[in-house]
Amino acid sequence: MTSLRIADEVRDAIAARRPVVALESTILSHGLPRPDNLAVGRRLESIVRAGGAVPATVAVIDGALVVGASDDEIVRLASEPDVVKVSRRDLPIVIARRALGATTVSATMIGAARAGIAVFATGGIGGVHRGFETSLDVSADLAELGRENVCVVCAGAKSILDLPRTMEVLETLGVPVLGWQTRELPAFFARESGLSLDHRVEGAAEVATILRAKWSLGLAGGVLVAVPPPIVSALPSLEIDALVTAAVEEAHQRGIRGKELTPYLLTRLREATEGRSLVANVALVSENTRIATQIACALSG
Ligand code: PSU
Ligand code: MN
Repeated sequence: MTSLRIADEVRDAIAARRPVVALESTILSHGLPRPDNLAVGRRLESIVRAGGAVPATVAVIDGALVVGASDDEIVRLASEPDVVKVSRRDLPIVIARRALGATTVSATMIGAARAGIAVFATGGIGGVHRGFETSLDVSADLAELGRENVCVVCAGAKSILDLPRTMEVLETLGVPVLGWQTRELPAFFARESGLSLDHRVEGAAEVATILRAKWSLGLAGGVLVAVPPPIVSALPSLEIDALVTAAVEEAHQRGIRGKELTPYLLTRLREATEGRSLVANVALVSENTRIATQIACALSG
């Protein structure tokens, strides 16, 4: 008996060395409001297909870590009430209890790596939270990036985090961070963070060469590709920063912490921007998925 279930289409594509892109499910169940979440989940899958690859949404369903959820399963993830947010530590429990679980970046990387998928698209990774000095809140995503051989395409890390410290931890863990046609780390909703990156890449072929170089040397762990959010919907960093500072303070006052914190902050930002942060979020995750598909194609070619 295995706790890993790979969809036939995904398994066939991997066996034939055709490109596959992993997608996470926490963004569907916990990161985006209903009913937009279902439309986004389907849209990301169709972006991957339009780019010539096979999508593999990862989640915990009926006692297995599923790589390649069906459309029915995506509907469940987007609509059922008590979907559990699953990071590495939660995986065995949610599998054993046969609960429905949405995988974060960390648990999605595990599913992708076990299935043999090298490229994964998401919105933003978790990282070191602001106020880390007192809370010790560091997302399990960072440790996973140091461990699993998966290229994670994201829009940097959300400015709800402490970005300079997040970058320090990534360096310690040996995770390369590649700016996609930029030298500045994007800050998820905002194109600018004020933090410069050491490495800029121009296209998918270049990323594929870097991935091969890393993994052929036996350097285990992920690579982060940081894509600036599309200009049309990106939010000004000054505006976002002020709203984040207020939301973080509010969460602190209300005692919201642990795994509840990220969804709470995202919801508050959505309210404070009257939905503009949601538009930005959908646009950037779509763009990241498009670029991840190009990278998966370059890697398999
Ligand atoms: N980025 C988003 N929306 C999200 C997340 C990231 O735009 O919902 C999720 C991802 O699944 C990420 C998780 O792995 O938040 C990190 O949660 P935490 O900070 O609790 O580790
Ligand atoms: Mn945390």
